[in-house]
Formats: sequence, structure tokens, C-alpha cells
Amino acid sequence: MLKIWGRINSVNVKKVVWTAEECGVAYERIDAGMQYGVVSTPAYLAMNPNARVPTLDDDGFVLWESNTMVRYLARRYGQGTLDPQDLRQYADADRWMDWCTSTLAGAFRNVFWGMVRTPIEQRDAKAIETSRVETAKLLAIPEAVLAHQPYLAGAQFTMGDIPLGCFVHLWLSMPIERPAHPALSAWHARLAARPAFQKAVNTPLS
Ligand SMILES: N[C@@H](CCC(=O)N[C@@H](CS)C(=O)NCC(=O)O)C(=O)O
Repeated sequence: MLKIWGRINSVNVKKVVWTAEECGVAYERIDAGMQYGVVSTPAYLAMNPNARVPTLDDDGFVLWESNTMVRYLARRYGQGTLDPQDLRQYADADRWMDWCTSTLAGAFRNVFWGMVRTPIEQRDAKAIETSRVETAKLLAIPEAVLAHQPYLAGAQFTMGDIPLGCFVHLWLSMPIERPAHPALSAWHARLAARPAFQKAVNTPLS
């Protein structure tokens, strides 16, 4: 059976669990990381030398890097739906996955870590504010796309919606000021209506 190591309050673990749920494939999730430890044990390091979560094991095939797992599961279990068959639509979906990791995640990091993982008295208000402003500015990019199509890669929900969907859910859960992004909010509501999203992504923050 498919195994996914990682605590469900990790945004990168959520991506993979959400994908498995969308594919309807049976899996076992094993808590690891942060308060659960596990990631520094020799057995875990042999699978994932980064000592990070998630790690995936599909019948002995072991992977790390969450976006790669999303692509792998989409190709193996979600062809024609999560994994677009048309090359250009595939690249369009893939582009949003890379943008989420390379651009959005770093900008958002200080809002999330500051507001959720840092005790109030130790928070760096300036870093949180810089991160908030930068994230709000970046989210105008998917907002413009979603203003004229329901999903990031067009008319259908694809793997391209998964990483950014996880991050936007966190962004909308933060007790901070946000500019109105009506198309992004409507897209988030469409994602949140999916049972797989409710199971994997709408989970406690810490
Ligand atoms: N690029 C990696 C990043 C993995 C990563 O940084 N995971 C974080 C959680 S989101 C982690 O393992 N933190 C340490 C821990 O939980 O012990 C991926 O996408 O899988």
C-alpha cells in the first residue's frame, strides 16, 4: 500500500495527501516531523536524506520532494484528470506548481511562521508585514488568471491547483489584513467544496 510519511499540519504533506485522496488510492499516512520526530532516524534518513517531510513509498519506490510526488501520483493514478494529457495544458498546470514553490512559498514563509509557529512575544512584526505585503502582491498574478477561468490550467481541476490551493488556504486562514482577490477566493471556495480537500487540507494549523 502507498505510504506517506509526514505530519498533516505540514503544507507539503497536505499536497500529497490531497492528491492521494483525489485519486481515490488507498494509502497509510505515518506521522513524522516536528513534534513527532522520526525524520532523524537512520531508517528515515535512508529514505529521505533531507530529514524533511513528506516522503512517499509506493510499493518500494521511494520519493522525496512534495511537488514531484503530486506529479507522480497524478500520472500513476489520475491520468486525464489531475494529469492533463495535452502537453501544453500539462505545462500550464506544472508551471503553477513551480511558481508556488519558487516564488510564493518563500514570500509567505514569514507570515506563516510568525503567526502560527512563533510565540507572540517572539514575533518579528516587521518581517511578518513585509511577507504579508509581498504575498498579497504576488497573489494578484493567479487572481488575474482566475478572473477568466475556473482553475489555474483552464476549465478543469488539475494537479496545478494543488500546491497553490494549499498555500492560499493558509493565507486565507491567517488573522491578517488582505486585499480583495475575489476570483482567488471563489477558486478557493471551489477547491474547499471537494471532499478530498476537506480531508487533507482543512486540518488544524499546528
Ligand atoms: N522541498 C521539500 C520541502 C520539505 C520541507 O521543508 N518540509 C518541512 C515541512 S513543510 C519539514 O520537513 N520541516 C521539518 C519537520 O517537519 O520536522 C518538499 O516540497 O517536499
